[in-house]
Amino acid sequence: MIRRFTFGNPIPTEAVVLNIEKRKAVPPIDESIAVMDGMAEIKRTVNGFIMKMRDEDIVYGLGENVRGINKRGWVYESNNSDEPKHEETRKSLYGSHNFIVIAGEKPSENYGLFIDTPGKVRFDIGYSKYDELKIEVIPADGDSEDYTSELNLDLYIIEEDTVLKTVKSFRGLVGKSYIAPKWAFGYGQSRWSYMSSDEVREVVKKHRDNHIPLDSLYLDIDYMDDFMDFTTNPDTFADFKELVEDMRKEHIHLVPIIDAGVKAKEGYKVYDEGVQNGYFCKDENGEDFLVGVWPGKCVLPDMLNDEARAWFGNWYKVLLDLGIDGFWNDMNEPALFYSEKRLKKVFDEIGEYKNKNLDVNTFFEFSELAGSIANNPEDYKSFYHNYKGQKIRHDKVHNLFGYYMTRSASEAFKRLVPDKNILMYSRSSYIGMHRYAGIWQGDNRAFWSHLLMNIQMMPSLNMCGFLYTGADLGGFGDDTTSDLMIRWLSFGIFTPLMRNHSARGTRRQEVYQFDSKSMDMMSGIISLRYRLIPYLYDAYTKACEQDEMMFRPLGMDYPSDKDARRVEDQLMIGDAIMVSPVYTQNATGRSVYIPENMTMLRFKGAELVEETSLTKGHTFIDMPLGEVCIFVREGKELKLADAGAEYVEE
Ligand code: MIG
Repeated sequence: MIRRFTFGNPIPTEAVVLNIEKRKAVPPIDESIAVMDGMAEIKRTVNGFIMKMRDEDIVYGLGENVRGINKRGWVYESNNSDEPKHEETRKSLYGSHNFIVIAGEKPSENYGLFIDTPGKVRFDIGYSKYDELKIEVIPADGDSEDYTSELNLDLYIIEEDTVLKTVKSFRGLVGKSYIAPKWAFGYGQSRWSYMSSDEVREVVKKHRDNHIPLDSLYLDIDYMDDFMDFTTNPDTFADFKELVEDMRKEHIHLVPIIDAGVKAKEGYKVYDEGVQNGYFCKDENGEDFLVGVWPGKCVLPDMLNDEARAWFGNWYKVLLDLGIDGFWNDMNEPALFYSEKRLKKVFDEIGEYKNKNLDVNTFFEFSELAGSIANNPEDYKSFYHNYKGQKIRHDKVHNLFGYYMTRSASEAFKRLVPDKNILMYSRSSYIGMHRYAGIWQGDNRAFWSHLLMNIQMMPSLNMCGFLYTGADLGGFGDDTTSDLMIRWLSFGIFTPLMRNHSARGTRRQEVYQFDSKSMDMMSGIISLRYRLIPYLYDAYTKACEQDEMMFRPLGMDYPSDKDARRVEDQLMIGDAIMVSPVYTQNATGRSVYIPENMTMLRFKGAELVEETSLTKGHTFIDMPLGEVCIFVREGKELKLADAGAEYVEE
């Protein structure tokens, strides 16, 4: 059952596809909105909702966020941000996924909430008060005219017999997930940045020479001419078209990045056309709002304007025509290194400190000034969209930008190449975007804790419809190590997006860059991925088509099992298997909870070396580096492809 309460006049997000009838009256402040079956009641507050949690309740959800599968004990904010420090204390990452399920001890005691609004929402899940869940719409800083006591949002309350059914019902509300092509389940190699087509050829050759399976090679910003979208570098990638063709013969898909910021440069066609037609976001005076991102001075296409969106999407044709069939959209929170206005202001203010003797206070003021330039909240209040015929200030619809950019591409693919299934994933997102593309999990680091974060984020993203997803394997920032890479790959072989990506300046982490013993282990594990693809792709497409989760916490599959409910580091994948990845350095095994009698398959690289029956209960299992254990449910089968594939057969 889904109930919908509409408060005020919400800005439409297009997250939802079902038209659920609104409740006629919404309750006033302090009154009850709903009393849940055997559970707490939800009450309305001045700026949101409040409910009690019992000790046993688990709170699942919130998609892309830090911390565990059970979200209790922390406060999260939906505010899409370009934040490369995924520390435990982060409140927001790149996406806003305002869906949670509160699950009591009895399977029937659960309910889901979806807060549909494109602005900031705060979820205080027992952070201020242990047993209280408080949802607040956050007022924009220093802004009195909006976001006051007026609530403008749609609240959906979803109740079914079990958590899984509640999730399924929610997914029915927001529509079917995007299905990626099968080749996108092959292994992908990426790095910021491969600097020339020669380097691209070289990286591919090293994989092929060493028999490391590979299906895609990623092009980061340096394939472009001066970081201008929809161009290719005339010197370093002069043979772009030929490169794409040659790679295709090698069964390699090249996947270029597209950034949200368009270089403000006369003579650059994307810029000129956008200016002519008024397709860029404007400042309060109606001038194009200038920001700084990779290409230097840039403008932002108004992705929320239907016409501008269709126009921007058409530009992908340039690369489609060159034979490209996959893209990743970056910097679309949108990330702002600076705005022209803010930069000028900061320069002026910094000038005031010149020749002054800085004391302890002025020194910190001075040094904070430069640090305040990037992604400044004031900048997000300084430009406007033309959304459904209305002028809307950006901060009010901030969390939709990445969604609408990616939608522009996806809608264009349907017009331009209706018979092709193009790979598309984005960094920023909002629920609704899952119908158009997947996401990758952004700039993690070569930390063991970030491997655990990757594991824990999979089910919460799946709840929100993001099924094609994965993290940068090995870690994006900082220098990785061979053991971390091996363990990360050992989990990454299960995630739909399996991509090794790293930042410029860090240790090179292509598999062949490691010593031969490590390389062999990594290569063997990647080969195992290819043996798993039939099972994984089946499980994935089924989950997409049936509005289900491919990755589930044990507590969802075994809701009456107290021990299963507690597990935070094992996952059910599809209907047949469970995994229990190792995510601690130098561990040679780990404790595993077996929630029902299972068969353990042990692989050494791609080779099955052991089959053991395990009975329900807690056990310790040896898992040395280079070995992967997969647990198969009773009565189920894990279909394996033959070993030896080096790319996905199409
Ligand atoms: O400011 O394009 O998350 O994957 O390699 C950094 C360079 C911009 C951020 C992406 C990352 C990508 C990087 N980008």
